[in-house]
Amino acid sequence: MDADFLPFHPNPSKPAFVPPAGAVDAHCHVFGPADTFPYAPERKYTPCDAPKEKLFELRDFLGFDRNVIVQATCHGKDNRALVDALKAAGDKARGIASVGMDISMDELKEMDEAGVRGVRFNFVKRLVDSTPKEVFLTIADKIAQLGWHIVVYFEAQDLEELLPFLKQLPTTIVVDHMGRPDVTKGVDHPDFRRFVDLMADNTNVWSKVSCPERLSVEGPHAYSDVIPFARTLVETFPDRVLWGTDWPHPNMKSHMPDDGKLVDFIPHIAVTAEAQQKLLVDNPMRLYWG
Ligand code: 0GY
Repeated sequence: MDADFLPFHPNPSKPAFVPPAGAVDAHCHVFGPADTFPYAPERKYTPCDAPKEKLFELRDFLGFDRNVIVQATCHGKDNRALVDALKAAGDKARGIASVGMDISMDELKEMDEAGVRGVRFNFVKRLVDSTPKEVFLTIADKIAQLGWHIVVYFEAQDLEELLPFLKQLPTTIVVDHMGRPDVTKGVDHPDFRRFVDLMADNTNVWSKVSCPERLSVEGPHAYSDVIPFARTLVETFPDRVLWGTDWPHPNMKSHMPDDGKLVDFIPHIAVTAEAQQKLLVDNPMRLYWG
């Protein structure tokens, strides 16, 4: 792994918050192990191995029932570690893959059998080289035929430029980590209002209200500067929000979050039992197991 890569927390605390029965961690990854599933040559970072067994152990420890495993950029378009984890999890996991425009319908159908339900389009410049929009549109047309959806990852300052492209996508769109707002600017800043407007105007757009540890400038474990952003989305769009740990938290530099503390963040952003049930069970079950 890279010298500055922080490994995942070795012994997270048991959360005080008990998730509702059937809860889904809708954003997490598996990395390697590299001797079985090598990292992609084009990767921008080399992580520590974070194998499926560790993920499933964490799922059970935190009180969750299911995972949505998202292909991370360190594995490029080689989805073997993802598919291996999905097959091992049985019905307890679904996946989001990364594919190229030359992927065949047969290959997509094989991934569908394993539990893949979408693809990820990544626009974060430190993670990937840029991909022409036409390539993404070709992939979108193919995966739409299977009823899959598209997960997009971008930074808040890039949303304005991406808007016309997002409006062309023919499927449900799930935005990672609330579109990565700069939380020092506040919820009323035009950047976050643009994201709220995107969701208000386009009922096919969902958001993961995840990654307070990445967005917070306040520092480890309280993450209270992120609460207003996540609460705004949970309260305005209760049926289109998802939550995930982001385990094993690649590229965290400031600190490594305690996954138990991340679970304890949930009742601060979804304050009623009804909102928690939608966020953790009803919404992910409808999108990934429906
Ligand atoms: C995340 C965030 C990051 C990394 C990736 O695919 C990835 O490599 O998603 C990041 O560095 O912000 O969602 O895991």
